[in-house]
Amino acid sequence: MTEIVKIKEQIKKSDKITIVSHCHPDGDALGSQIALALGLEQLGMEVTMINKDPVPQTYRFLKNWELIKPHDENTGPSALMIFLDCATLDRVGYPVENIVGSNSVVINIDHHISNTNFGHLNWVEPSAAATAELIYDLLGLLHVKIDKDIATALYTGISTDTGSFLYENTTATTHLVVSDLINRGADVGLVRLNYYENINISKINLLKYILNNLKFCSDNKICWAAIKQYDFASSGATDQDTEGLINYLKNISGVEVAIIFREMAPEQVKVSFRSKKWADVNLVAEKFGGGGHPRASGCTVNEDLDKAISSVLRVVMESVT
Ligand SMILES: [Mn+2]
Repeated sequence: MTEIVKIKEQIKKSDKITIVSHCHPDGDALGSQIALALGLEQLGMEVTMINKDPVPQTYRFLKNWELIKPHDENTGPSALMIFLDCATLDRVGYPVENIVGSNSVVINIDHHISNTNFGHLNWVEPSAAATAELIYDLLGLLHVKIDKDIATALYTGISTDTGSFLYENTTATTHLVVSDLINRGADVGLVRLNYYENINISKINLLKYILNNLKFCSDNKICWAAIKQYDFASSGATDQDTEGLINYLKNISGVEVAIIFREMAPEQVKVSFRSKKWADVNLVAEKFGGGGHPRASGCTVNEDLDKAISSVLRVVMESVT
């Protein structure tokens, strides 16, 4: 039996299921979670959706977004826990023992190449553009009717994880899946108006700061910017607002690797990486305990900002020579 069939069998045996997505959720985490929950509810199952962080404003058009809640200490773990779009169990942001019971069966569905196969059942498909692409297959296998709300949620996941069908992870399969989703009523306009054409002013202020403070090295093959705590405060932006800004750096001609450093606390620096054609930024992030995909990855460095910048740049510079 293939892993997806085992997962289907396990789901069909269950009546209470908890679905967890990664903290600071993006469109793929939320779209996959909501689509799977709607599908399982259609099959008569009782579903709980957990996320440590609030659903960002730009995703609050998704059906049932308000049912995604932080873990409730008073609710025991479900017998079946499904983790979506999480490369590691840590990505949920909770200590594992707080949310997973000792008897819980853990299903791990993801598309990050760095996935640690932490589940009892692991369906990890790095060639998939988004976890939402995998959920589309799973719902098909479960004979769930993909209605307008499910289609919109899956479309959101795929559209946002592919940079609107531009990134290298976009395949013919991606377009076939999305074609089917649109046929089933996915509301493309709703996604466009709420996500792409709904950027708040503080994010634009942060973008202005970043563009004014770009740094280049390695013959301009590397472009980077650092956001200090002070810059967050003065722009009024939050860490959520950094989502997507790195693409402005990557899109510059001649740049192969783009990096954004975010100072979250005095000795805690989050680093995001993107590469354009050939540099493997998953390998770079892994050197600092992070990971992701060859063209998009991230890590956290527990050093002060200047030190973090120099240790990361040293590794990236090696990777582009
Ligand atoms: Mn994803």
